[in-house]
Amino acid sequence: TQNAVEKTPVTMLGLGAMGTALARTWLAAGHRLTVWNRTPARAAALAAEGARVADSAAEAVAANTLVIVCLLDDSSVDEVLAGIDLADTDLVNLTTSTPAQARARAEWANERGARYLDGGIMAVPPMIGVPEAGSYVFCSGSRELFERHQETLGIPAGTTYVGMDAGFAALHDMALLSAMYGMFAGVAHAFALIHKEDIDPTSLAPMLADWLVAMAPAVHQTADHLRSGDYTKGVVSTLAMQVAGTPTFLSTAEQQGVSPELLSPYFELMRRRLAEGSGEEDLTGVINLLVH
Ligand code: FVH
Repeated sequence: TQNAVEKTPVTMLGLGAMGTALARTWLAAGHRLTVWNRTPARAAALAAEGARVADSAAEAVAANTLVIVCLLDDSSVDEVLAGIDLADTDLVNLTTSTPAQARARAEWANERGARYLDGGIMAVPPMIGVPEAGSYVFCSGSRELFERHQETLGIPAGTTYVGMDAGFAALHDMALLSAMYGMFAGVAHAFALIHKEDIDPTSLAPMLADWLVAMAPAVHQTADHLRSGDYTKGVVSTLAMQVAGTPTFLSTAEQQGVSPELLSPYFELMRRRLAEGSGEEDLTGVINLLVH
């Protein structure tokens, strides 16, 4: 209707796979969208869908208060925003960074008169704009900025605010993705064990996926142990028992012609913790060995 309030106009810098997926959801939701990408051809599809394509990053930034950045890495953010007037801009940076880069970027943005929110995207592009996919973006930095734009930021994926420290979104992002790589490492070892056998990997896959899901709640016990400092509470499978089992895993790997290089470092940490006299704990104590 004529009286309808206009939805927050959005500027999007970076139209890679992720930037394009994000941008498309704001267009679809009726937000005016200005886009810029280093390689202009990548903006063509969005232009056909109604986005305005700016000739330069500076022009795109000047077009709207809310500027979302999703570039390859922190140095590309540096390159793109260098010399641009950011005064009074609400800068939301969804580029994957380290916590230190995010904190430095927040300071850098504030010095230039911008408000800053950092984000870590827990999704791959096909999950964007698909609420049932369960994707979300960790946000940290200015709470005021988060609250002001929560509705707009929540269109491509859910949002989870994790604190005023601008580095916390990146830290949460890295924590979850690091756990994911640990899981992928375990999955690689599992498939390697059956690789030369007459076992269809697609028959192992559902059992493997279900097993990982069944084990996932162990995360909560680890967190409880860390919080209480008592690593023995509720332990079912003691460290002593688990270390005793490690030769079986290593022998099986050898018999199957599989390198133990993904498993061995973790087993070594388990043995070190056991040697400290922690046999009645579970695996939480390994964390103490990792932290310097
Ligand atoms: N895609 C994914 O699965 C992951 C999921 C989790 C979050 N990540 C992060 O999102 C950021 C962007 O990722 P992306 O998937 O969009 O990446 P690309 O498709 O490779 O696009 C990269 C864009 O960055 C532009 N770019 C790169 N270097 C520069 C530069 N020096 N100056 C200006 N722009 C630059 C690139 O432009 P062009 O090559 O098209 O000209 C793209 O727009 C990223 O942090 C992921 O870790 C995605």
